[in-house]
Amino acid sequence: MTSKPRVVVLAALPALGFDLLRPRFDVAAGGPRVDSGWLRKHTPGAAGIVADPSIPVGPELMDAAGTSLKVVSNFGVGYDNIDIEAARARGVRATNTPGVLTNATAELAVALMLAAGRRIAEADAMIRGDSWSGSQENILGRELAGATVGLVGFGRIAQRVAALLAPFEVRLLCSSRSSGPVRDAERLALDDLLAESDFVSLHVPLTPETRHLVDANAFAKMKRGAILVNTSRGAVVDTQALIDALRSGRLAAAGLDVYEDEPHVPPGLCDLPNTVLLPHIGSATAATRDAMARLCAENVIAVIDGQEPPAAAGGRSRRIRASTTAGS
Ligand code: 8YV
Repeated sequence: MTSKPRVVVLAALPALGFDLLRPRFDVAAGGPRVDSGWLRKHTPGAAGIVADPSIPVGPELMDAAGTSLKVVSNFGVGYDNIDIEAARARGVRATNTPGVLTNATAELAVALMLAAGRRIAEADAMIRGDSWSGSQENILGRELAGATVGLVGFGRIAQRVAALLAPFEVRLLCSSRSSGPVRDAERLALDDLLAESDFVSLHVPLTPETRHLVDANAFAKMKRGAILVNTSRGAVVDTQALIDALRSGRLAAAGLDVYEDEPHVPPGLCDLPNTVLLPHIGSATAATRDAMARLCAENVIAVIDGQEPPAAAGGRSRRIRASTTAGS
């Protein structure tokens, strides 16, 4: 009797993902916070690893699985947690879940623009803390209408943000590495975008080039009183420089869904009233998480079956359509 290939799940994979994996594989469900003892027990001999983007997948973990390892399937978009060179050297495919979370993340970016601009968290805390005097003078915010919004990066999620912002009557700027034509936004060099934007929203993947892209120098170029929104990766921003910019008034507010060292959020950010802080919920809608689970499992199944996966690093996969409706 041949035993089923083992798949180790290091992510909060929804039930739909397990339903697709379990009939074919021996699934070890550890979740994103397993300890080294659990990994030592379950990883050797695995054919697949399903990883949360917060889990670093380097040579050590791949070698712990051994030569049976065929696929590392990220439950999320991008590969900043995976050592792609190490995977390539070992003949391991790296896959991810683009497209299906575009709308959910874009909606959250717009929600953070509105929440930071209108000081929603502060206003809510005022009511809960029983400190509303009856006036609104100390909680005046700013509207999106008439504002200049700069999107840093102009991939799927930023383009969806641009579409969602159309009725808000903003002036839309973008900066993008690719030289192709952009629709719905005016393309500027990053420094000019920072200098002109009232709201700056980050939509770049985390790479060595984008780590701390927004640092003290970048904040110095921004308009006094601008608002920063980050739904991409925490390390795109230098956190200490952000705290300094918020304290000095260089920035009026920040809306953040991602942090440099998740799940740790520095007290310096929590202590500031002008931050809206979310626990990395960009893709966290039931429909989107199910769509991610399906794509993540399909990637594993395809690679272990010797087929081309729907969404792999290296550009050989079929293109994933960016959905405008979660799960579609
Ligand atoms: C995580 C994300 O996948 O998709 C991404 O890139 O950052 C998130 O959607 C999700 O939080 C699971 O941990």
